[in-house]
Amino acid sequence: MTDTFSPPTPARLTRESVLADYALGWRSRHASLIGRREVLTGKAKFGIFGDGKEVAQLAMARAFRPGDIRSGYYRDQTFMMAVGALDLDQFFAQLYADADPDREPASAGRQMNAHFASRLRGPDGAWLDLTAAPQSIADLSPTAGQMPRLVGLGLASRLYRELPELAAFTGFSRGGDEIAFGTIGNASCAEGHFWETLNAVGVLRAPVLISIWDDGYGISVPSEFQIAKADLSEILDGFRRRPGSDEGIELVRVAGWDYPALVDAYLATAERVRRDHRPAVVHVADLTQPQGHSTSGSHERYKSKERLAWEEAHDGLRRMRQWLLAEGIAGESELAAIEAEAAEAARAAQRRSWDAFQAPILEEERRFVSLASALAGASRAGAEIDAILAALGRHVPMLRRHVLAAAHEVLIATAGESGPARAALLDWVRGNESENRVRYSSDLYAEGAGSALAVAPVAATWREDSPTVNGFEVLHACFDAALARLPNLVAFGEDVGHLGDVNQAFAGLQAKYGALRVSDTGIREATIMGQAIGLALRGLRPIAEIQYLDYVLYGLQTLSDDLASLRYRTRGAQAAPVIVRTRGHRLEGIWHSGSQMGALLSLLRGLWICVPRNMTQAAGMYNTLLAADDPAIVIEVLNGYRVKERLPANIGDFRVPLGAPETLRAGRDVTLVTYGACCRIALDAADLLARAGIELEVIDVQTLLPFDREDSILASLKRTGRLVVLDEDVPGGASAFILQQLVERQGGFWWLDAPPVTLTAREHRPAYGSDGDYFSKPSREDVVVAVHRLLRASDPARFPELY
Ligand SMILES: Cc1ncc(C[n+]2csc(CCOP(=O)(O)OP(=O)(O)O)c2C)c(N)n1
Repeated sequence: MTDTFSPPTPARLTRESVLADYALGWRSRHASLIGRREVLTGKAKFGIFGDGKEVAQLAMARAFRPGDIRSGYYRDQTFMMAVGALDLDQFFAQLYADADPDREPASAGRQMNAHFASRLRGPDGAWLDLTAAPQSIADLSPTAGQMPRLVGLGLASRLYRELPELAAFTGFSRGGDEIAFGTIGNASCAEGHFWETLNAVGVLRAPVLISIWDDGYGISVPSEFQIAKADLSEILDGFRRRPGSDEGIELVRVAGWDYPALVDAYLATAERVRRDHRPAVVHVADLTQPQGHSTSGSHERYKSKERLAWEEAHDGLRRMRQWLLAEGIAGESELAAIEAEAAEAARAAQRRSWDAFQAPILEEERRFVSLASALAGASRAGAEIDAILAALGRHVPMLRRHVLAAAHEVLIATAGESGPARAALLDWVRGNESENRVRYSSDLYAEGAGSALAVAPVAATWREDSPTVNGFEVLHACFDAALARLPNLVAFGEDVGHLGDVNQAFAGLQAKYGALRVSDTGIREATIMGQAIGLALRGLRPIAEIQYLDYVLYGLQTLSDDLASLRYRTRGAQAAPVIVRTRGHRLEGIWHSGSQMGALLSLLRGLWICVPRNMTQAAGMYNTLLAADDPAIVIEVLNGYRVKERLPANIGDFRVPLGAPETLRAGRDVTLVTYGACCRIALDAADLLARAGIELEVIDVQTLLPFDREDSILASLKRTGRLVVLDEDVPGGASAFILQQLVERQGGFWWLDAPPVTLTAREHRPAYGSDGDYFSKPSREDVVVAVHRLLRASDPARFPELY
């Protein structure tokens, strides 16, 4: 820890711009102080602020150019203001959870405060010019969750600089000159995501500049319990790029209160990152957190008096003030005036934002009160309604939920009454609920032109001489055509580049399209997902491979928290059309035959989940997804790559619609619904059942999300009255989801003549070996027994005992 300023004032600093920084720093500080008060007085729910980090962020902002991209966390308000991507009104609007996207453009009230995002898409979902403004990818609360996508955000600059076929993508890059700036707290550097990201950007030589905001704590836990040797710079040293070497990461350490040194460090480091396309880490040490971690606690409980005194003495803004005076840049009275103006600007913004937040809700309340008062006059529950309205009026802040809850109370109080006043209130409630469905539930998937559901299906065609090939060759032809068709398509994963993936669907395509478009990655599933997300956020179309479905778990946090929620949590301002390619269901053993579809169904709403039964269907789904703007995961059948299929003549053009089940075999007795590798088992069972005179209808859902968009399976249930769901997930996994869709959502319940049956794998992971598989997963014989038992229960005469 040093205690003196680095003396030189960078030549690039003008007096005017330094004082503007100082003013902005204090505006931001006052926003934090007022923000905390707003939470503690109950006007906002939770607050987390960037106080103590102002000076470092003012310096970082000086190095940030339009088109650069930030992937950071909740401490960065000063930076966001300094690059012009956030104003004080928006800061408070988000604190209040204002759901108006004009006032709170980052998330329209969906994210807690200090979770920043710029708008990458227009209202119609079309890309804006990303090079024209500073960009910020939507923040996440999970610590270090912002790291994996940095890999792709940075790598994109390399692709734009080095791939001539991308020269026309001028709305995304100016010759690959953009830097991806990451920010992370010191304690979050204990997460694996941080180290995996550093390693990946080191290997990939991605122009990424990561700042570590080091205040010595993670909430209450000091560095000694977070980081080996309690010193990030020291343990990062192995990554350091050595003099004369081209490898590794540039490391810079600078004190967080030393404004001129910070400006120097950022300007010089960023220049090298931008020019040379090499990553760097700026470890900003000795930072403070004047108000403690968040509004949920107080730091006096865990920081010593000495530490608190040290923080007071090393507050960045106060130290900047001393520097301004010592250097003669400004005098006492000028600085005092700047500070007073900053406080007033923050106060005024807070008042404006509060009024703007409350105005439309108070208007809704007024409308409701007038409808309810009219009803009170005509109702025998008049006194009760008056009491409900009086209670409603006492809420501060007034929230939509208070108004709607009161409306429901009034409707309950007047149950059984009729008349125009009640009808008007009911109408208002319905309208209000549908507005709030848009306000709080829109934009999980692309809506409109970019939706994968809007892609028109194109049937596969075969010529007489279409060859019969191995399944992987169908995929190979599909990917070859796609790489030729789409210059921004890139594919990567473990063994995808040189080898062409472990099942050869990319064999030879690296040689054909180059090592930047078809590439190998390290064994790092979380950052393979992040690589894909970052690339897709910068206009590329990634197909990112996870070698086996079982290993999606390593990348699942990133897929679920970041990718799946991205469009939703920005209300459509950001989206990343990533295609995750993997293979699963059926092969061998505990970690190569998983089918944890229930988990994926729960965690990946926001992605489409495609489960093709063969490689032709898979190819058609890839073609559909590549024509759309939605993220998706495609799970190929692991043991299907050498099964023979006929190669469609229009391999690059046919498109399998999502959410459209296919009947693989018609039958009048029982409807069996399944997907993926279980289709083969169901068809084999149907053959065997036919020998006993039983007709099984076999339906392949093809995609689990979306699920049977036109309720076509219901038509089958209406005919058979009996349902078996066949699934190789555990009991209560994907089969429970399918039942919910069929029995509840589609109303299949009303057409069933017998209880529905689910046939699943056992609760344990599948044992190794073919016998292990047979006794762990549902088999042909299991299907036969279950279907027969189902029929015999209702008609023992027609279905004699089999066993
Ligand atoms: C994965 C995860 N674990 C725990 C938390 C709860 N949490 C929020 S912030 C935080 C401390 C982060 O400390 P640091 O990285 O130093 O950043 P700072 O808040 O100090 O700037 C913790 C434990 C979380 N948000 N995400």
